[in-house]
Amino acid sequence: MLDIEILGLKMKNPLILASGVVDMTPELLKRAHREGAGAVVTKSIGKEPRKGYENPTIVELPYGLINAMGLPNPGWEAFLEEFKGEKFDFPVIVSIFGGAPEEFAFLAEKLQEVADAFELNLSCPHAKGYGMEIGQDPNNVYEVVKAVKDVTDKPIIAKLTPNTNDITKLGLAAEKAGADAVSAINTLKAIAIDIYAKRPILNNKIGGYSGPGIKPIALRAVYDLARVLDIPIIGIGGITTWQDAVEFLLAGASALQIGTAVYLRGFSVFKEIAQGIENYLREEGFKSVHEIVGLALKV
Ligand code: RRO
Repeated sequence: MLDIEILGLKMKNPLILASGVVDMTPELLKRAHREGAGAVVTKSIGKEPRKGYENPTIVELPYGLINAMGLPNPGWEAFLEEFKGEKFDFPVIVSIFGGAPEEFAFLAEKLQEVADAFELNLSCPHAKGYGMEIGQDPNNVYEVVKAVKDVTDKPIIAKLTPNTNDITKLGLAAEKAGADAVSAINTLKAIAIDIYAKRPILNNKIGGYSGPGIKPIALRAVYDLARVLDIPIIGIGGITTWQDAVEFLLAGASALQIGTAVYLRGFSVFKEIAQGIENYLREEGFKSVHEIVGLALKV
């Protein structure tokens, strides 16, 4: 009842482990799947190894987290080395980031043997020269997607930033360039201040806000994108309960990513949310997830 096929990939349910959350090793990804995820996204991988920022890199707030991890990753060569001998019986989506279209294309070419699909991180909210700075401009989104499409046949998901006044322009640019799907949203640019130290809490000062506090914003982004795009949308942003998940499906998301809820509550959220969606479908008289995707757009 919950199984779906998206981008030619078969998943036991529509729930995907989001990039950047307990996903640094093949073992953790396998555990996420064993404990309920239908698919997984790796941490964003770049050309060079990066340690990330010094602590503190995460602030916990009542309605979510602000993070500025600083794109910590082992670099493409070490990542490839670690993943190429592994067998996965579920889709592994490899997240990549770069400072220019050629860098994204380079990474896609090098990593395609270990990727069932790529997620292009066009939306890290704070790293200078990467992510959001690129992904806020529809022309850049177009150029990056196009460059990657030119070097690989693997499905491409463009991960969009909410730090823009019109996310549909970014989605349309991605679609025009040949993206197979978009994911929305990455984190929302934010800050927290320590009132006694009288300085920003995060070492990087600015970070990205995730979790329940951004859910209505993410939901609106998905809803807006679904009205203008023909390619599938993967909804992400504060999904914590099965009711949140159903809202995103009704708003037009074909699959969902979960990050902060996993960070805060563990992998068990996957089974909990999957069970809730299944009960809802049954009670409402539906036979598959697919049947409810975008129903809220039809009114
Ligand atoms: O590593 C990070 O600090 C980070 C990334 Br790459 C991203 O895309 N989104 C985010 O909130 N943090």
